[in-house]
Amino acid sequence: MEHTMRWYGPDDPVSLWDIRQSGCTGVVTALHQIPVGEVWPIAAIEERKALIEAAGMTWTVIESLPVHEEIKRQKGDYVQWIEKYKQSLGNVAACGLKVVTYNFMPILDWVRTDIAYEMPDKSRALYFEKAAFIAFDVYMLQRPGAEADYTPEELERGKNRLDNMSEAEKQLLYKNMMLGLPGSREQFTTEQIFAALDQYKGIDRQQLKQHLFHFINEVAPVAEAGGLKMAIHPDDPPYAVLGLPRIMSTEADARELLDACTSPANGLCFCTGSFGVRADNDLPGMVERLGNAIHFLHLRSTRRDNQGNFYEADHLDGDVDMYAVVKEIVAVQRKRGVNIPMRPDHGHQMLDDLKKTTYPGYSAIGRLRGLAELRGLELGIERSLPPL
Ligand code: DNO
Repeated sequence: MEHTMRWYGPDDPVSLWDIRQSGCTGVVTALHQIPVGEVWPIAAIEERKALIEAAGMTWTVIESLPVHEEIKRQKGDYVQWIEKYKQSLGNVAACGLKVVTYNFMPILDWVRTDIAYEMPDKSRALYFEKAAFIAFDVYMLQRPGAEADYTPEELERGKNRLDNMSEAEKQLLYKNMMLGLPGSREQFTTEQIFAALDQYKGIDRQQLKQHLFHFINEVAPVAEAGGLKMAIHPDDPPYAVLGLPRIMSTEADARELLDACTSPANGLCFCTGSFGVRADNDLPGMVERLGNAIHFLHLRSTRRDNQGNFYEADHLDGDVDMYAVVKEIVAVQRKRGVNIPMRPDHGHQMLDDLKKTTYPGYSAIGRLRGLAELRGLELGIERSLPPL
């Protein structure tokens, strides 16, 4: 695997040299300053690329080139947004970039109820607590029709959770839920969320899938011509959230996308943390079967319970059988003759980082620990196989 870390750009408290010292040769970043949908100019791409190269690394993967909401809804100016997306693809290809990550999750990206969940060793993790989520959705946000999405027992647990929350806890939950897109540090207002939810009325899974297939069939030829690989990130968590359809949650979803557009530029960002939240996703099997289309890897593990809660575990702990996953990755790489870029996804806030403010999930030391463990695992697997 090619070892990389995500960098949020010049304002990231984690520096490029921190990333280099972690043992990375590649950087994963995006031009977060450009509003979603607008064209990425060549000069800005070159400037970012030069910063990374000055620290002795390469800009290996773009994460993300975000898809405008109107493309996901096929409303308004979506034709023009797709044209702009193509222009951005042309520009990043002209600058020599190779992999473009995107997602097709409506409105929200990843969702957690707690971004500083204390682990037994006093490090902090990202946590999704179902009862807290229901407390937010049904009783705080009071989304119309929300009750219908939960069982009576779940609703009761959500109500109890709410009743036992202090005012400060309620405020913090609200804030966590309203966090804007990763890298933006902005928050949605309640009005904005309601307005956005309203715009998805009448768009179900099937419809959203058709919009995704249309989008990828439009942009894949441009990506292919420029030598780029598109890598869709799965839904996190991998099921409907706030009544919004999610369409990249299972192996069947991934397969359907690959079948809908057979360009070699159409591929996946395989995120074990996202897919791994569902017990019915067989991760090693998915790597084996989808391997030809995997252009980027996010390695991370979660621990789930039978009430729908999950926290982000240490990279080699949790429900993901990381040994089996990496073994399959090594096999795929050998078969394809490639070195797939990988980043240790998220990490616990620990040691000195407990005193710092960093992007949730993206403090340096927890990711360094994850990367170190994953590299060791990979080396052990490689060395146990006959040399190529
Ligand atoms: C979370 C990330 C996601 C990912 C996007 C890709 O930490 O893995 O936010 O970057 O979904 O478009």
